[in-house]
Amino acid sequence: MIKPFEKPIYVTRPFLPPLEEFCQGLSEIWETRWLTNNGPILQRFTQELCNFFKTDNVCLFNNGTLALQIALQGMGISGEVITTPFTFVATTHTLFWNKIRPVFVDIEPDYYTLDPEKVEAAITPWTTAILAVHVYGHPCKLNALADIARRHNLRLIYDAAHAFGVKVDNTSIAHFGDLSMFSFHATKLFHTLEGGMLIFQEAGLKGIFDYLKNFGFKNEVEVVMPGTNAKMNEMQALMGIQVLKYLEEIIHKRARITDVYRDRLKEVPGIRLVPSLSPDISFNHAYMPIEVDEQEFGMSRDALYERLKQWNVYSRRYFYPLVCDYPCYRSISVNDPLTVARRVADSILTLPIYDSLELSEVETICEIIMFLQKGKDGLSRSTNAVKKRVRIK
Ligand code: T4K
Repeated sequence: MIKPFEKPIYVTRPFLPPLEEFCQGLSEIWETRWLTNNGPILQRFTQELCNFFKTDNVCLFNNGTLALQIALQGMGISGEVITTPFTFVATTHTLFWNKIRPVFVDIEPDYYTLDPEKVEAAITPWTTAILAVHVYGHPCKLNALADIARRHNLRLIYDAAHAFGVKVDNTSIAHFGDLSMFSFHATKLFHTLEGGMLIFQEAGLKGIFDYLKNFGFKNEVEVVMPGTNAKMNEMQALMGIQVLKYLEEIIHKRARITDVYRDRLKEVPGIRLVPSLSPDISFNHAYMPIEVDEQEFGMSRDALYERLKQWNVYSRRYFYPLVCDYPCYRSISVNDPLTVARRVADSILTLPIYDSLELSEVETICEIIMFLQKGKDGLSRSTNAVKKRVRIK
């Protein structure tokens, strides 16, 4: 008999270093009383990341959204940018804040990243860049996008918010394209409470990004551009230094969780798993997406999402609805029918995955899904019936 979890199982939980380690680090902050504005811990963290990524072109921010917004501004991106609607809404917001028109095109069906053919078809004289997302940490079609960008003289920018720790052919994903943005939000496998990072090819951009994140100050009396405030503070940097030490362990634990999910769910009718990634990709297991086929599974994605809550399992529908369907973007005309993106957004469910999730808990989540698939709970499987039931509770 499977029992509901006693405590809620969320889609993710942040990794936290041992409290004593963090407190030790805090004592340095207490001693120096340096809290923000390019403090010593931030400088140390930046250097560690430069070593980690083997580049000096690293710039840290207080979150990923502002990092990307500043990247677009600093690179002078304007006009139209071709992008994906299957992402967290922040990707598109960064275009909006730069007065850039997003041109949404479809994704490919295996890993849900931008479909290069659709990108090429959407290029107009106003296109200046491609903003692609390594969604769930899955690398985009790197060669195809680089080829299109080169032939059409476009900047290639990656929203790599989910992709910290991913490597392709032993090269960090950060080194593809002109620039990559990583989010260090608490919900990410590597985090700094909140935070973000840019890694870029052109060394000259560093100075511009540094100005833009610090009000445009060159020195006490000179402001060289109208910057904003997007600096990472010392507490964030401290968390980053401490979490970085555990990165391998975190990814290893997530890999084992993925294995259990894949093994248990692979033959469940109506559940589609992402195909195995090519062996040259070293993955970070950032998310655990499944697609739910309503006919075959016997229950819609939304019904499963609601039903899981009754077992205290809080999966998420990342990324539903599509960004272009949010009221603030509905007025933008979309020429691509977005056939794949629409199907995926309506069937995707991301299951709990985080380093402290026990393998036995993963087994139980899978058992619950199988139990629901077989209709053994004896409840109606229609979404409306489930919604009604949840409301009554
Ligand atoms: N581009 C992409 C592709 C992104 O996915 C994101 C962010 C960005 C850009 C922007 O980067 P940032 O500016 O955020 O650095 C979350 C995150 O807030 C967001 O960072 C993330 N993507 C997005 C995919 O997910 P929510 O609204 O779903 O998070 P929330 O608060 O519902 O948290 C999910 C679960 O995590 C909770 O149910 C419990 C757990 N949780 C959460 C927090 C914040 C904890 O256990 N502890 C916590 O402190 O957006």
